[in-house]
Amino acid sequence: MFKTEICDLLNIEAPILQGGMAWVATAELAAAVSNAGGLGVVAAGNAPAAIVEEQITKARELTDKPFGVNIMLLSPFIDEVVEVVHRQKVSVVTTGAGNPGKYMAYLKEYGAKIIPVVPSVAFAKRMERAGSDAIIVEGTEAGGHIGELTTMALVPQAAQSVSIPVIAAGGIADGRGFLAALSLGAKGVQIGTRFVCSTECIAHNAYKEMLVKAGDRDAVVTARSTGHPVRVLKNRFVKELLAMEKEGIGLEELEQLGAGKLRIAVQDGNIQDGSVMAGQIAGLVSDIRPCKEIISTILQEAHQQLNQLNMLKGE
Ligand code: TUI
Repeated sequence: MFKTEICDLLNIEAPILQGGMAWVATAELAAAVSNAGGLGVVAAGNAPAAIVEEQITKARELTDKPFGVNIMLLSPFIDEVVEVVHRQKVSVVTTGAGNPGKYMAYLKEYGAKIIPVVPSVAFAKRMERAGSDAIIVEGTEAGGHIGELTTMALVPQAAQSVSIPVIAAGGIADGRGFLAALSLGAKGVQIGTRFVCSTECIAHNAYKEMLVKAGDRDAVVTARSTGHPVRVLKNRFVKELLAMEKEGIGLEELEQLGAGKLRIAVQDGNIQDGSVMAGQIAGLVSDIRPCKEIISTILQEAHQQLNQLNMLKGE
């Protein structure tokens, strides 16, 4: 059930990809998602190439299944990271926060499947022309660095504008969201926030608990004025930041204030002074469970939901 062309393309059981979340998406999380039948993804984030290589090696120790690496295009180490991914011949590469165009031919040399994350139809088309194997279209519901369109509006427009498979991201955490994404024309989903609250995720327990406690309006957007808006859970740091933004603080100063804040939240559990990136669906996440259970529950719920909808047909 729910086998799609994404399963064949990536050689996976369920068309569920894990988001490439900086600091959070380590080898442990990626391997757990891949072992559960989805596609785990190691996030390069802003890490130096040697760390990324270590994580790839570790993921290979923890799983025999395919996994991917997410390269974050704003990284100061981007060229070296791409070189490592090439040397290690990682089978799937997802990209975020920019245009991967200049790396596509190089990564295709060894047969990488390239799946850029994009925030618009125009970008989706450009990435199709550049030779992408699929695209992840990410709605503004997502956590971290975001675009402007909602998943509901973006997915069907992208799906009818490109012929490569579309994967929906942003605001998906259960079987209803998964099935809705397929209804909108997606052939798979990328899920971030729900996987943060997994037992295998190495994020500090305080980070996970903050997500579990979050309500529907707790994930807010900061740094809009920089042109790089970021969705995070509201805390002391975010309230101060938003107040300063209102007063017209400079871009450089704002970026300085954000530097290192994700790490202290994820690793040290400093959830008041750090940046607790999360999507709007955080309000739906109410427990911390193994990745295997998260994935099997999503598929089961989707199946049930499909039956429910079928029963409505006679009414
Ligand atoms: O990349 C993400 N999410 C991220 S990256 C990240 S690290 C970061 N932290 C602070 C500021 C900036 C980055 C945290 N979360 N998601 C995928 C995604 N990509 N969402 C939106 C985009 C995107 C945006 C603009 C992709 C391409 C793009 O193109 C700009 C251009 O024309 O080059």
